[in-house]
Amino acid sequence: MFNKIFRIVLALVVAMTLAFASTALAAETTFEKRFEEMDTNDDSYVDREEFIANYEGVDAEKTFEKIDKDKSNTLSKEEWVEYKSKKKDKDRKDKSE
Ligand SMILES: [Ca+2]
Ligand SMILES: [Ca+2]
Repeated sequence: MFNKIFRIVLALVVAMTLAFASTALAAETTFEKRFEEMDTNDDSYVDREEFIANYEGVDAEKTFEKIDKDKSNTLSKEEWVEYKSKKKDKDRKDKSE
């Protein structure tokens, strides 16, 4: 009897952990997919022109500068995913901005 309950609880914990992990992973995959959409010439970098042509927010130019941390004039997938992940956290914490 106890064993059965224990197994059910264990299964639930595992299921919840998996669900949480896949949500986080799904978010990251969405960012990566978006990056690939913006990279129209498929060179694995989003340059300024590609970004401005595809970015949906306001102030694409300013945003590009902000994301391009190493000032290479191209956005790597890492720079983009980092920016998007941080932005998501920030949006959650601070809705006023
Ligand atoms: Ca490109
Ligand atoms: Ca860069």
